[in-house]
Amino acid sequence: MTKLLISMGIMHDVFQTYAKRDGDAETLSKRELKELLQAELPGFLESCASKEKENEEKVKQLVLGLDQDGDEKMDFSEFVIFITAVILMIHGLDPRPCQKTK
Ligand SMILES: [Ca+2]
Ligand SMILES: [Ca+2]
Repeated sequence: MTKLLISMGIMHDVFQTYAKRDGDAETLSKRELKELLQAELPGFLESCASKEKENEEKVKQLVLGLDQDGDEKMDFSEFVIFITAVILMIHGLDPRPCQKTK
């Protein structure tokens, strides 16, 4: 198995580990997404308890921004888009779609 295939499998495993916590393994609720971010992407959310409200809002905005089907949850395809954006930011690339110039 190649490193890329292994990486994709791990990404799906991580998604399912958190997504199944509420019994619906197909989507991440805001709570599950927050737990995933805190454990798997340390530093993405504030770690101190006093920032809990800011973290809730950050997760809410993140879900709303990526929620293509409007169910207020993050399915695997929406999660992949999020991870792609994080990868692009880590590599110093702008994750927003290219602006067409006339
Ligand atoms: Ca779930
Ligand atoms: Ca959704």
